[in-house]
Amino acid sequence: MRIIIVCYPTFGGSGVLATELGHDLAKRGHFVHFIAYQKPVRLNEDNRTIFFHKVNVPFYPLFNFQPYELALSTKIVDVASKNKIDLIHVHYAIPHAYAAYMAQKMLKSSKITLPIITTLHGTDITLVGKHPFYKNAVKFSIDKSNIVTSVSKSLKNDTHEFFNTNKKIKVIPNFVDIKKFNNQLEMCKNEDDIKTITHVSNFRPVKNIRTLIKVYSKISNQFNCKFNLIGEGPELEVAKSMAKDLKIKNIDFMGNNNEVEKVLCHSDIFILPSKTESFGLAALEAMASKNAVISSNRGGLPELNINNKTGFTCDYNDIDAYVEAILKLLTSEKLLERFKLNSYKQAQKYNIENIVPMYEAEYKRLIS
Ligand code: GMT
Repeated sequence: MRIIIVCYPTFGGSGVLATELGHDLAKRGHFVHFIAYQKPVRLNEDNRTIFFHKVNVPFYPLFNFQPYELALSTKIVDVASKNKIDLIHVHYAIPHAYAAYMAQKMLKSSKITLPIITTLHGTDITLVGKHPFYKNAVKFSIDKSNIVTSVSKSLKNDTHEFFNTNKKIKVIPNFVDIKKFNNQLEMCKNEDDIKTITHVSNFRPVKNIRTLIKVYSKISNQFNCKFNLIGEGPELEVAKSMAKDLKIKNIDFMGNNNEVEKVLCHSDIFILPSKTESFGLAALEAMASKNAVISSNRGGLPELNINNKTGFTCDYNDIDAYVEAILKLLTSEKLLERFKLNSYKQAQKYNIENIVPMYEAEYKRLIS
């Protein structure tokens, strides 16, 4: 098949997932055309099976906001008509599903059919999408997509509830390439004995970074361990200054990193105290790296992180509960090892080999 993938190119999970999906589809014999405003961070284009098309948005001083959707739908029309595209798969509804619908209509007038599959990822529904300023347009583009998938049951339910729609939504969870994490684990030399706790995110308020730092502070007063924080975003500077004020020892703000597996393989516990989280791809990557997970119990997190098995789930703002859960693991080598192994087994269920065929099946349905 010839497939267009539209995604965000940044370090966010939806862009990472879309990129890894495209790579795997190409291995399976498909031709994949990525469209984004810059090259996705993990994309390896080869110009044989994987192509990248940049959306250019020219600056015009009259506009306070440059019309990205217009440029995107124009690019979709252009790529679809020149490459005999079979279908378009958009990741993150805003504004991708909307732009795809416009492109579909434009192509129809040239007698080209372009079915749309939209994958809902999280805040496109739970935060931004349901905002009154966007809601009608998001609902419209979900309803008009030919197939809609969501990355968790929780996100599917939220979509039905927030948008009052009975659109059929297929749950296709996120995935990891277990092989990649295994290879890394094999190469990973344990440099020191100190236990390590890791957090990976885009440091947006929804990630509850201030709570995370308070938890680290309490832990660091009671246990000698190391904290790694990967990622960048609006809460990063606040987090750094809190860590300084609270005199937290052994804390490393590592910035963005394209190879998180190289850090995660040294880590024992992953923490994700999000206010809302549709899935938690970062947690899944940590589980594939044999990390126990301490997370909030919001959104799709309990579907992935099984309480008292792969880790613990806590109320998102309950600092004492997080601290207690982490200390339980840090002070019992046996429990920590059991949870780490359970995590790894859980991650295997989300192996790329099991999940990508689910998307392929939807594609076949779409073009049949
Ligand atoms: O909205 C975001 O936080 C960004 C979005 C993204 O583009 O990465 O993250 C969402 O999609 C990921 C991939 O499906 C999920 O793993 C994240 O849980 C989800 N984020 C939230 O729900 C907050």
